[in-house]
Amino acid sequence: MVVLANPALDAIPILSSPKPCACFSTVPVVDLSMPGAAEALVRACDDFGFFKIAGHGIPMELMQKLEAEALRFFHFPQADKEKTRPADPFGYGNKQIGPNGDIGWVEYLLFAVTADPSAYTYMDCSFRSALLDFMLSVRKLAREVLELMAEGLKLEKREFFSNLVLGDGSDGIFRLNHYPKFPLLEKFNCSLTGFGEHTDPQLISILRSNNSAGLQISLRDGSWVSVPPDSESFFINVGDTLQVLTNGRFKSVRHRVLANGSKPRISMIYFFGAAPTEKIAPLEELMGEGERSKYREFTWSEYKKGAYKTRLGDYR
Ligand code: GA4
Repeated sequence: MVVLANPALDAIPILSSPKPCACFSTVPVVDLSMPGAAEALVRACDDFGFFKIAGHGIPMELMQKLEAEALRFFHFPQADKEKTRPADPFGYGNKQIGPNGDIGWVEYLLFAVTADPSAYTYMDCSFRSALLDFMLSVRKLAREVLELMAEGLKLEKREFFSNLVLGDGSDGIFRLNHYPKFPLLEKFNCSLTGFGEHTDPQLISILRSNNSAGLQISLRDGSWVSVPPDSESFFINVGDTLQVLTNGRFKSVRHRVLANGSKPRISMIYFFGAAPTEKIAPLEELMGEGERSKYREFTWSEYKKGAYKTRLGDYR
């Protein structure tokens, strides 16, 4: 069993298990290989800020390879994991999330996405190769999704979103989360907070997990629903940046992870952020006649700096 290091376990909030009826069995599924994908994608962003991608063409072996490498790393003795670069913010972290006192039943690796060949050299060769292959495929997927989204929104420039977060100097972050097994929890029919509720500051996030439950999203009425895991698909979250660009039409989805301890959960998430100097403001093309901007303009660097000063669950 993996044992996570300090701070004390009793500081992690315990949540009661969600009722069985609170399962989000109707997660919108967008099949990229089907006609009408652009419209389906926009509808899902309007309704939930969240959807699942099927027909993405990314081979399962690629996902399984990174999952196996991640598990291999997370099963190293705690002292060895601690020797990896500490998460400030990039590197190995456990229980502590971000710099402002948030904690959860999770350990993770955070990477800044970079083209620098000497990056990630603190991880071994097979880990690095699995990581780079996976990230490359997810970037291609992001391009496809973002161009379909622009098409569905009838933006003049189909590449607007993809250029924003896939261009030179864009600020991508990649995260591997491990929610370890905790057999005792099951007996008490309760869950620990794995990753507390929050929204992602970036444009979109693309997530893949193993077949272990835990992810929940908040619906427009504020209720929480559990997302059935699906290791073959990718899940997409609308982030704060996309909420601003659409002047609040798409809502950045609040989500969290509950750890019920029955089975380890591994998730891999790519966060797509703009280049630091990029200006973020509602797109005029998307505003109706007489519609006023709900947000003042800021650069991605200003927003990110502000977001990183907040607690996880704060409204930003
Ligand atoms: C949420 C999305 C990404 O996981 C992340 C997180 C970051 C962190 O873990 O350091 C933050 C969180 C995230 C938003 C508010 C701040 C910063 C923890 C936190 C309390 C890597 C990101 O970019 O923002």
